[in-house]
Amino acid sequence: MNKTAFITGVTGQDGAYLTRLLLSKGYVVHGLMRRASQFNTARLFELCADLPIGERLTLHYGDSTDSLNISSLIEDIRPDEVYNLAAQSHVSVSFEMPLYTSDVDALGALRVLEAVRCAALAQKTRVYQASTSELFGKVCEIPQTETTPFHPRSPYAVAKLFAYWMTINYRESYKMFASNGILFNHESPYRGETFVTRKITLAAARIMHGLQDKILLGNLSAKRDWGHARDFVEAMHLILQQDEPGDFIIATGEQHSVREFAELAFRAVGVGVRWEGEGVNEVGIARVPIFSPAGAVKGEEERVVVAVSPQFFRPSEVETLLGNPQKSKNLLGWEPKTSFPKLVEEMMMYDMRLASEEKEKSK
Ligand code: NAP
Ligand code: G4F
Repeated sequence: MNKTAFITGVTGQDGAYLTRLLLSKGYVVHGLMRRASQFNTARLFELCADLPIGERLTLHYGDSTDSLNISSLIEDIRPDEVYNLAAQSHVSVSFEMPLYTSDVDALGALRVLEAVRCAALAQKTRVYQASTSELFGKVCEIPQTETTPFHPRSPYAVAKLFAYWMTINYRESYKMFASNGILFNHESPYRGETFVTRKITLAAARIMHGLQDKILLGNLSAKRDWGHARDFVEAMHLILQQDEPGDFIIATGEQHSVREFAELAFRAVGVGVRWEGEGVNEVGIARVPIFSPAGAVKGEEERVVVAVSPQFFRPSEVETLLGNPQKSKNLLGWEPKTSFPKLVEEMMMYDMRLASEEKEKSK
């Protein structure tokens, strides 16, 4: 019998990669997607284009804020595994929408757990909760492990802390197989355009095609432990295949600054960046092509391609995140496959193609 999985947040970056992984393992997949005025399934269908989505993938309209909807779906589907990925996942936006973020990210997780319990599925259905390295926030130790104390620094992280503990509470109270994956940042060509990595690769590609002047960023010195989403969803699946539930850090064990990410993005297309100035006056300068009004390359010039704008600073920042994935390596046998330079290169090549298509269309 094929296993059945229910994925909330199926249209997101991780939802798309996880759907691909589970379909390729023979699962029947049900996904929760929000109704939007335009299709929001582009990355899901692009990533799963070569898989039997017609036969084994069913999408349901729904929302993490709608208890009845979540409960009735779980009762009908009776999944073997639930992956709760749905979230208002943008840290910066969470400062502007703290109540909504809490409803989706904190209570949304509780709605899933409670729906499983109320449908008498507590002993059948395994639940994966998308926890986050943002829980560590103002970090108490470096690198962070499963025992590092938390100090969340945003409404997003505080909401995710509630979800983290609810997951443990349902495990302890009802003997549910409910596990947290504490995932450090993971990226891909399918990353949302307003997260810093994708913002950089999209902008760098557009600059190289004469479609954009420069990138405006916030804190260039912030450091993250960046891995590839394709590798990280494998860990989500492994977490639910263990004999016992638990909480697992998924990370690469390597960190880089936003500044380094920008350097590497330009380097992937043969362009060096040098930095001048400090704080809000810091700029990245590079030798980039100049184009004629008809769009042909007519030479090169050295100019500012990265500048700092305080509009992208956060009320409270997470300056540094670095995970120690030893427990996952030992128990799950999981290790990241994609190096940091390969990740940046893959994202950059994808966005160079998008920029090239955009330029063709604008002719
Ligand atoms: P993402 O690309 O932003 O995807 C989030 C998904 O949640 C989307 O499908 C989105 O739908 C859906 N969603 C948002 N609000 C919803 C609501 N009210 N009801 C139902 N669905 C809703 O995020 P991601 O990068 O794939 O991350 C997946 C999960 O892992 C999130 O919970 C995130 O917080 C967590 N996480 C991510 C990272 C990371 O580095 N990527 C690290 C640690 C933890 P639309 O497509 O309609 O917007
Ligand atoms: O790409 P970011 O927005 O990701 P952030 O805040 O680390 O959150 C992501 O990873 C978490 C896991 O640790 C997830 F839980 C969460 O859902 C999300 O996927 O920002 C990364 C860093 C921050 O320090 C930010 O201040 O980049 C800095 N940054 C500098 N300039 C910027 C910008 N971030 C964004 N989004 N946009 C900028 O212009």
